[in-house]
Amino acid sequence: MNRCSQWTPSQFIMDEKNVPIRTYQVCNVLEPNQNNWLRTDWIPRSGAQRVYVEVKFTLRDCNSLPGVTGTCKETFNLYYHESNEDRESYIKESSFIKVDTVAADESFTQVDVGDRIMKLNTEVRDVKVTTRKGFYLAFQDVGACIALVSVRVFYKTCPLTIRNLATFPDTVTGADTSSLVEVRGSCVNQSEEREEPKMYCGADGEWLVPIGGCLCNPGYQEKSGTCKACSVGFYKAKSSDPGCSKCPPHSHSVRDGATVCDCHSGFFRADSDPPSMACTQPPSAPQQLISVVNETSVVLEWAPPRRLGGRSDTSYSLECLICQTGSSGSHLCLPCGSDVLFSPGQTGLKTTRVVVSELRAHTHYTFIVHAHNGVSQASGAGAAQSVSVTLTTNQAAPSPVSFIQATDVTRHSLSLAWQQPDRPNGVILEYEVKFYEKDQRERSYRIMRTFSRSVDVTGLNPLTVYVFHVRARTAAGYGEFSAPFEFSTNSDPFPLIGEGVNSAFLLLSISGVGILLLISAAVFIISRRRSKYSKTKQDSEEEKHLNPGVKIYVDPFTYEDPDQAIHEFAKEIDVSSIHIERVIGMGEFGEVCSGRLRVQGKREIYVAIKSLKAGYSDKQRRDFLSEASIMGQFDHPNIIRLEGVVTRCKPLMIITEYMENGSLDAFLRKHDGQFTVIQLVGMLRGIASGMKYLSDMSYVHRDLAARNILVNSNLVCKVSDFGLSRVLEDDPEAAYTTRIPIRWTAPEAIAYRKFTTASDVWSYGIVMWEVVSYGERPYWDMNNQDVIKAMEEGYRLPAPMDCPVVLHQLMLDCWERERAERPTFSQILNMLDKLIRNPGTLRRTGGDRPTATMLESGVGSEVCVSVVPQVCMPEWSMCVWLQSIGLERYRDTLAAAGYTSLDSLLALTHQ
Ligand code: ACK
Repeated sequence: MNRCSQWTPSQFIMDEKNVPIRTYQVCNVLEPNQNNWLRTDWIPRSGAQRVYVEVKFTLRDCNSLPGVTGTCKETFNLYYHESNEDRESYIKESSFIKVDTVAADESFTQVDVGDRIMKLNTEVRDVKVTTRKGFYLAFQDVGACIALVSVRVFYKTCPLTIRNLATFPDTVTGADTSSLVEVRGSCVNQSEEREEPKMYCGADGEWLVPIGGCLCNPGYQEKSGTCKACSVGFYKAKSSDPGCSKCPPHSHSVRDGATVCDCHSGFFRADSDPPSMACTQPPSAPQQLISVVNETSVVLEWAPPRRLGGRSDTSYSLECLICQTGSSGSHLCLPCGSDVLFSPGQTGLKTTRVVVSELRAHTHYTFIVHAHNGVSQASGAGAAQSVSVTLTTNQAAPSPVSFIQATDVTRHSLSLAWQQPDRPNGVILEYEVKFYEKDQRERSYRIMRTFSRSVDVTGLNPLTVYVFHVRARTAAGYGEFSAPFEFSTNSDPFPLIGEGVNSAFLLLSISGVGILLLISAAVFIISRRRSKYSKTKQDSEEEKHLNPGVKIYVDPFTYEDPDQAIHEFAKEIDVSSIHIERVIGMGEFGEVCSGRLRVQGKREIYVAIKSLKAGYSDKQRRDFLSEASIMGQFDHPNIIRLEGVVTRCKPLMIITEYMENGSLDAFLRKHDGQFTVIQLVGMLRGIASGMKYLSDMSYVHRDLAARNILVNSNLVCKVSDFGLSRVLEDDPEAAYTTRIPIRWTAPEAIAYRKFTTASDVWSYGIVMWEVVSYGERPYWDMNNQDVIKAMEEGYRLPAPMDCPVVLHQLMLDCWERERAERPTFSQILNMLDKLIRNPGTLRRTGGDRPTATMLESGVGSEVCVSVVPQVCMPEWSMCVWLQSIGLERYRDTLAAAGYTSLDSLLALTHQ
């Protein structure tokens, strides 16, 4: 240190532990107007943006100094000066900026320096240093008796760490106490990004809000923050798999880091088999194939293979061969034609029974049944997995003629022609034609026989519709008649050119399409009715089962006329009884003023007056007044009270009770660190009590946040802001999606507008955090997208500084992902009451201290900064409690009414 003016280096003296130390001292307490400066050497900043200065010193109590007048001081001043110059010999006093005036916690009175054991004071101050390469510190004495024992200067970093398999480097904290430094992590070796890894370095050297992360590559698994190769006999196929797995049966891996295990010889894996599946084999042959011939059909049946190869995807296919014995006795087999029918199919069969029909009569066939599974192809398996049968079909009559054509139609005749049946099943010996007048049905018909595939039909009546059927005969007998074909004779003696039309078929087709359309329309209408019905049912099922004894909030928008709602729930106030005094802020619809209200027969009270600015639309008027219609339904000490409304003259006004301390967030920021924990819990209790009342009335607030809580002069907190505009955003298509207060809102309400009392409980947890951190912004300066992502990944706000563990646990309970798991407001209220009754439970705080990096040390040894708990409640009495919430003036009144203990006070009702 540089020595200036009256500061002198001392001889060795003893510290608390009796260790000899040297100090810089000054003690000009008898002379007035002291101004003694002691300056450090230049201290390099080394990238730090905020440095901490820990000063250890002793200070002499002025009263203990004999003969000292008013000149003696008990403080000194700490200054800094930023500079790029590491050897400034002279710096003007005015170049230094004051950090703080430092006072001692303990001063000493003893005079006997010889044996004295000093009591050291340790004070820490932090300074933002961002403009130069380094800085100087200076200590200004203004007339105290001080010995500076050590000065330690350090800055904080978030230490190198690995989170979610991403490495985050040692990071210097930001310049401001609330700034977060966003750091991108890099994936550790043998890992890949799952989602961009990110974390924030907080001002106190702690990492916050890990988002995203990496996954070990295939063949590697996580072990203590690194990716290690799977060992022999193990594998990992996908990076998203949780870890290495043992090779499945009949497979092995011979090297570290396998992504898949190879099959043992004779075992196979199908392309679609997952790597986790055992290697398998093709099936053995089907068993016990039997055939039953019925004329030109065959039923084939078999039993499944003896060995399925470890799989369950056995299927069968059929091969059909027509076999002929040549003149030389040789056997020639050819594939059956495509006209053979297989039911249910020829390939990909899952059943063990097939009916083969449309075979040729009296023909030799060979059927081969193959068994397959997923690895048949990979294994190259062939005939080994099949079984065959050879058979001969029976004699069979020909199949029906499928098409008849009429030509040369005259008044009395026509010519018919047809095709040979698809399956003649032998040599056709003859065709038989049967026909009759359509009107006669089959009561009388005529038969004609022919060897050819045509016939001239004569002797018909003119302009008459005839029905014709044709059938064929072989040695096995007649086949079935064809379907009916209708043709009409005409009025002309000469044939008309044209083909016959199966008119019945046409008629059926047209009417069929019509009927189909009718049916579809009916089905559509019925299904619409059904879905509407089920929706109504669902709606009614979702309706609350309301308890008849409990007062329920009425949505003012259920009134057709909004003025009816407002006059049902709010009192009209004569504008002449309102005296506006000053503007206190801006609301959503216009100015908010404070003033006085004098209603006849009542004493004058302070009120807040919200007014609706001129030029409003109908909708704005309705939304503005809806808040009063809602507020007017409530009557609770922790809900802002509506005094009345002015609707009969302009501007429209809403008059509420006046809350002297304004909104809670601003109030807490203004009084940072000034309340005891019990006072904070008292505020939270009030809010919980108001919210319990609202939830009992089935009212969901949707925007519970410290900014919407008002505080009066007695520190009583009241829930406010019942604006309806946000409630109208239920429609997921609404344009207002951006108006959801993301940081305060439960995930299900953000994702799909599920606003319930449970989502209000989530917001209450955030309010708890705001209160305990004295109005800090939840999730600091993170953006909304990151907040949503972090929530999804399970991140929750950490405990604020000095937050009792029980309170943080209660916050975490409010932030349960499953809304059914969150506590109710009634449970929260009980919990807070218990804490207030047993303040000892509030003493335990998280207490992890941040890491500190030394920059340059002065003299003496290092001492860690200790944090003194804000409340120490050795005893808990009614008197202490009233004192802590600033209501001690009511002590006597309460005592006179018989309320002498906290328990009796807790039993006190609103009435
Ligand atoms: O934080 P504040 O002072 O508290 O600023 C806002 C402003 O009006 C706009 O809402 C204040 N305010 C609203 N209602 C009341 C009230 N009943 N009593 C006192 N201040 C109020 C609020």
